[in-house]
Amino acid sequence: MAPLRTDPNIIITGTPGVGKTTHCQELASRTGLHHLDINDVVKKHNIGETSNDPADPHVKIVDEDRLLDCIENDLEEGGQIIDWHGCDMFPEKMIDLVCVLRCDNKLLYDRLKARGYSEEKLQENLDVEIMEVLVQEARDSYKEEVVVELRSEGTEDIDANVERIETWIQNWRKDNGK
Ligand code: DAT
Repeated sequence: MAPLRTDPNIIITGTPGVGKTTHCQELASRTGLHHLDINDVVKKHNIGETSNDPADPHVKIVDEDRLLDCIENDLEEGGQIIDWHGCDMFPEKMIDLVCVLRCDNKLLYDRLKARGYSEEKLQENLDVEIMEVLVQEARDSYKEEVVVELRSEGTEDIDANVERIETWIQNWRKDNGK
């Protein structure tokens, strides 16, 4: 049965620094869909813990039940571009596409270094990318045809990815009679 939502919900996930926020902002401005930054939701509703490291203000631990309560209406409405370094907490039936951004480790190192990450934190995140933790999480949580891996190394990749996702959104609308 086709979902009631008039626009799809899309997760943009991947290791920190891989380009999630950059992609989400560009996609939101091009499609009019909503950039749902989970870091912002967690901070706004005070439902998680942020690290003490000023170079890494990202949320570390989230109360997932409360988070889902906070975004349930948004997901039901549809048209959400979810920006989060994980994907397994979102209900499968609410998600139409999962994009896992990938990046060469040397580039990722430079991006995280520029953010001021400590060597330890850098290594932690590079390990996550090398071991394909987020790709595996996506594959374990969603049907094969819902998950796509996209390279995010240069600005030309952002343009190509955004264009591809935009086309996918148009097709989703047609297929779902919107
Ligand atoms: P994330 O939200 O995954 O942590 P981001 O969007 O904040 O990542 O990007 C981190 C930095 O890297 C930021 O300065 C933009 C840059 N960047 C990301 N993806 C890129 C790409 N494909 N080409 C060039 N720069 C990119």
